Amino acid sequence: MSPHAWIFCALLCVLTCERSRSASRGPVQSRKRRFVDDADDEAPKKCSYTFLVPEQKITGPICASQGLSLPDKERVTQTDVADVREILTKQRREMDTLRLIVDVDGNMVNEMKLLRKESRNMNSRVTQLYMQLLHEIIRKRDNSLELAQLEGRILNSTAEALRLSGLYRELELRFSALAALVNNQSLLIAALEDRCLQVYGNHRREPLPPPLVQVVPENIPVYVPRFSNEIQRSPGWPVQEDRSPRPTHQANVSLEGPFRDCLQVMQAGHGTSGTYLLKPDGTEKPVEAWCEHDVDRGGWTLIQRRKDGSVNFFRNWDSYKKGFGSVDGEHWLGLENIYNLGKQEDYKLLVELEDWMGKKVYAAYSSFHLEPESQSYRLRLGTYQGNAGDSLTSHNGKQFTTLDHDNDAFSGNCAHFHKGGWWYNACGQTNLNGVWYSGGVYRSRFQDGIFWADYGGGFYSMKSVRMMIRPID
Ligand SMILES: [Ca+2]
Repeated sequence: MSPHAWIFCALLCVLTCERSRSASRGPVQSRKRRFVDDADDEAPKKCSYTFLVPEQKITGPICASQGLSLPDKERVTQTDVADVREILTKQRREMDTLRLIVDVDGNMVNEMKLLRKESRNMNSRVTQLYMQLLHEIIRKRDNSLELAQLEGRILNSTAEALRLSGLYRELELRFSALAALVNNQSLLIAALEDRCLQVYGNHRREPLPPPLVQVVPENIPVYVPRFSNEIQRSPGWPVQEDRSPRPTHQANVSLEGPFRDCLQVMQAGHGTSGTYLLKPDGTEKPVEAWCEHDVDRGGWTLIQRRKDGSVNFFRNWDSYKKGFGSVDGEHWLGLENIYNLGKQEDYKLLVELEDWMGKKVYAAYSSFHLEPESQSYRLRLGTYQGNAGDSLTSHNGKQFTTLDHDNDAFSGNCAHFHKGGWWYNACGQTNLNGVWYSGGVYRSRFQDGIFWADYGGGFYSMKSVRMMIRPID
């Protein structure tokens, strides 16, 4: 036998003996070992092995530990188990950590989903707001364009208004110059006529005309003057017969009354302007009069109206005393009627003038009444207020003059030159009973139009005139 075979046999013997000892220590080992042990208990305690070991020639010294080193390395030791357990524990911890992370990530995913949803909502909302903003911008831009167009129109209109205003002022200046020229020409013509009479006169002394009004008024009616050599008189002048004492009863006269004046008419509930029967205190016969309720709170009694030249005002004393004309047209209420009205209580006077451009101005006097016929119906006026200019105050305290009753301060008869009855001085700044001339500025030898010197001068005849009275408030 080789040395190696001897060594292997020795090791087997050692192992066999070891197994015998461990079997004798009791059933503490594994079940397989017990099963073997049980089998051994039944069999004889002696083990027998037969090994066939190839011969190996030992050439060097024998190392006892050389054959056992490989099985020790492959054996799983407790240290290895502990290491594995430690690794396992570590991996479990990592797994727990990873689970936590996964849970956290899940929450984050949910939050992310919610945030995305909110983001989508916000986006749609922002888009909606953007569209609204765009719409507003477009609308404002359109408005701005319209505003700019309006501003342009306003600017154009303003420029046009300024241009027209300039033209208007220029026309006013031209009219003023022409009115002054007409005045001067009329004066010159009158002087030349007088001179002719003196030089080539036939020794027949003509009555001297009254001095002409030479007022170039501050207030000029807005009208381009129309010159004419024709005196336009009322139809039928001067042969029209008096229609006195009064015109026939009008169809539209109120059947109620009579009233003491038009204020009482209005207070009785008749608020419509028109013809009413009046019977001033102390009089016997009622008289028709026009009640004007559309001016200054109403209750005004018209005493005179001019509007179309349809009535001749060149009349005698009796006619002016009783009144004439149509109550709903041109008329004179009558000096006696005016006197009877005025003595009832305190009245005020309103004179309304309209020029040929339709502009209306007025002159109001704080009190008004006439003295009786024995005083030739002397005029009594209060203080002036208005925008027509005060042309009537110079007639205050003057008696009434007609063609056949000369009560004026002039050497001749003012009614003769001015062609109408009036409270003349010598002769005065106004006569509203003159000739109704069409067109405003007129040319005449005398100032015989319906003139109000402070509004238009002596050679501007008004288009329409109204004189009315009302009790003082
Ligand atoms: Ca006289």
